[in-house]
Amino acid sequence: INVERVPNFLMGVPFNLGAAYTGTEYAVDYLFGEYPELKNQMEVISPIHEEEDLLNTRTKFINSVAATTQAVAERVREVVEDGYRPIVVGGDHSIALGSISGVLSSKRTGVIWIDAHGDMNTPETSPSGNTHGMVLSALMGYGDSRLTTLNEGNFLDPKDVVVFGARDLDPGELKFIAETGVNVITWDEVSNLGLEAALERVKELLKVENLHISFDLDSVDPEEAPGVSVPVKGGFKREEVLEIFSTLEAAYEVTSVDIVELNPLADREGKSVEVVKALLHLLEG
Ligand code: 4U7
Ligand code: MN
Ligand code: MN
Ligand code: MN
Repeated sequence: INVERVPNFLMGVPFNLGAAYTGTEYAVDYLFGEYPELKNQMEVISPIHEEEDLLNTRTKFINSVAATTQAVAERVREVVEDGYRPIVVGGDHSIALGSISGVLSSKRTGVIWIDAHGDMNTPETSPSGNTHGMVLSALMGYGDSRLTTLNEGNFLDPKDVVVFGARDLDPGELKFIAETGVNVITWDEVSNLGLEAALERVKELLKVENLHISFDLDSVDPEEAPGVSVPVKGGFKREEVLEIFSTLEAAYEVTSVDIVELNPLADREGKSVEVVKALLHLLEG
């Protein structure tokens, strides 16, 4: 715990086109409104809007997603090379394609994907055509080439990934999991094992030094954090989320983090933004 860690570098990405729902594009302004001191501490990466084929319902807004995540990847790579730990706050989960690609260009990293969903659809299996549900598969090299070429071949090894807390996996994702062997600990499994034992299991599965935490706020119970675009019944309690983060910080070099899917339009009583604040505070150490 008294080991020196590199300083955090906070980045905000006010993006929503990976989701085709409105709301997450206001996440960064919302955060600044609630916590004005963050304004001087967070760099904002502006989304890039490209021309789109609006009849393409398999991969909605993919040109903008590819361009924006590319910009995120480049900035994250620089930030890592300059000796900082990127903490990327968004914005829909497509931005993780940028953050993780950026990290992978300079080092091997494990990924824990904390999410109600699997985000392992492909354009063929996606029920929605929304690319925020295709990010993790794209990082492993599967899906539309406009997304997979971002990694320049530095694909994530399924063995280096744990999906943690999923409670809404689509049929195509279950098939993908069976075929690739990506590690999944569902929310039901966490509930049965108990959180502590489930986190022990993560440590057994992920034999890596560096860890990227990709945290989707919809992993939290919507009763405790309703401010997300795709809520699913059940999920972690706020205290459990903090326990997950502190356990991971103690067990790994957590060298990069995403905190995504904050949707101000659904955030009744400001509960989700408080979770973000608590996590940023915890990561400050
Ligand atoms: B998120 C979904 F079908 N699986 O692909 C899909 F349920 O980043 C949801 O985890 C994806 O919020 C949610 O559209 C993406 C759907
Ligand atoms: Mn997600
Ligand atoms: Mn999700
Ligand atoms: Mn689903």
